Amino acid sequence: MATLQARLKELVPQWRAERARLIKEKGDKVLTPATVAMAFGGMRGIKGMVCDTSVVEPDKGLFIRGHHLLEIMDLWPEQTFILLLTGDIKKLDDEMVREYQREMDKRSQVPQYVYDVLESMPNDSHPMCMLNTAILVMERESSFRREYDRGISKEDYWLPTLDDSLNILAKLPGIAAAVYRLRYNKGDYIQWTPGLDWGSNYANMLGIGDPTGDFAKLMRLYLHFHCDHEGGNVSANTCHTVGSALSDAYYAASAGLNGLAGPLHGLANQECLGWILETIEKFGGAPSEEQIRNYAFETLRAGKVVPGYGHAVLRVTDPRFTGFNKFGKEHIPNDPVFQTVDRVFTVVPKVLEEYSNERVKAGKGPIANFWPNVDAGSGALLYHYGLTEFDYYTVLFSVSRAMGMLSQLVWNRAVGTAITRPKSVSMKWIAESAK
Ligand code: NMX
Ligand code: MLT
Repeated sequence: MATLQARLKELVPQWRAERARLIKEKGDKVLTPATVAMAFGGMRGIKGMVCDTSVVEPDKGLFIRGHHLLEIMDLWPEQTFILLLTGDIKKLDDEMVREYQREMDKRSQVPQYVYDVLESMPNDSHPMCMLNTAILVMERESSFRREYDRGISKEDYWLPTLDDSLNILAKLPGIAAAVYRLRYNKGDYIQWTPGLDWGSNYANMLGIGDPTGDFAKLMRLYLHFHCDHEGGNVSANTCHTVGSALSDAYYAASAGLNGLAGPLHGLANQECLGWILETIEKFGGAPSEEQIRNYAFETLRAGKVVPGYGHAVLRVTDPRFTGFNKFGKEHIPNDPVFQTVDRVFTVVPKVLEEYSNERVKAGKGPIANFWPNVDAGSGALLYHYGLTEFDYYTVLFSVSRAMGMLSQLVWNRAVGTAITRPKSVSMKWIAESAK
């Protein structure tokens, strides 16, 4: 990784100098007050950590290193990872990208013991449990742990962390594809093809027929879109917290992705397609707007969430949803599942607004955002191309999210972010002492 490493060796001293300057000049400035409601409310809105790889603006969505997602829709995941790490957009034929691809080729071989562990798991294990177990079991490969045990200097922590990250990223498509083929009885594993890009390799190893090449195109888009969503989301934040204890990248990535496996986070993509298919089954075909409205209210009145809608930070339609919708309109405009997703988009925000008003009248808090998030539309596209096992979808999200979590980990190691340790207070303390 001569080129990427050389670029980081230029950047790391600059990041460190900027960190030192900001602490010196602005160390006592207040970012946000933390109220009692925020402490009970998942720390929502508390600005309490630093992340340079990407920023989510409530009214605009995701910016990766300052570039709005919809302006860099065409990046391939290799370019995405380099952008996350360095802030540079490299052309596909740039030496850094080519070298990164060669590095993926070199490191892609999944160790036999990973297959052995996967094969010994109960056959009703969730694909996310299988993926995260596989990452964890590879911890013995960690360069960081080896170097740490040898007494490496703090200044150099980021180097073996980068090495671990590249190793994980190179093996993830093969592991994730093995989970798919094993879990759904698809036959033998398909091996990595040297010279093929990361997204196409993953598509190919899944073994989904792709005569037009559009599935590989979708996979590249999917892996690009889910890569990162600043530092506070559950997966990134968990990876960061675990990594802040100097647990290595295998521990940290597996932990972060365990968070992604929750239905309020990445598992929403499986829930979402499930919900769409339920409406189709219930109404015997693509449902009308009225039928969707009724079913959405039925879901809400049963005390459940409408998956794929709402967000902790966003207050507009997620640009990732917009991008997937664009892909769908261009490639599969007549697909009934895609059409249903599109129809749900015209109905559900109004339903959530109405329901939110009802909640407020009943003395509850409002729903903060009525608009679709990343998970609302992606499943319909995967389903169209033959990836119909929707409890697998969060694994795809994971392969992509690993790029963001790991680039954040490298960055944090490079600038020397402290171990995470916010202060908690008791209810008694709040009752007696909060002013
Ligand atoms: N359907 C029903 N109720 C909702 C929804 C929704 N889609 N979104 C928010 N609410 C409720 C929420 O459950 C909460 O209720 P209560 O006070 O009774 O617990 C209330 O509205 C206030 O929540 P918000 O402040 O709007 O949202 P919060 O920031 O707490 O949570 C999500 C954000 C994303 C967890 C929430 O919108 C949600 O559960 N959405 C559905 C699940 C989903 O799509 N998750 C994927 C997010 C993206 N990702 O990939 O991670
Ligand atoms: C994500 O991509 O991590 C989700 O949109 C959730 C979030 O940002 O909180």
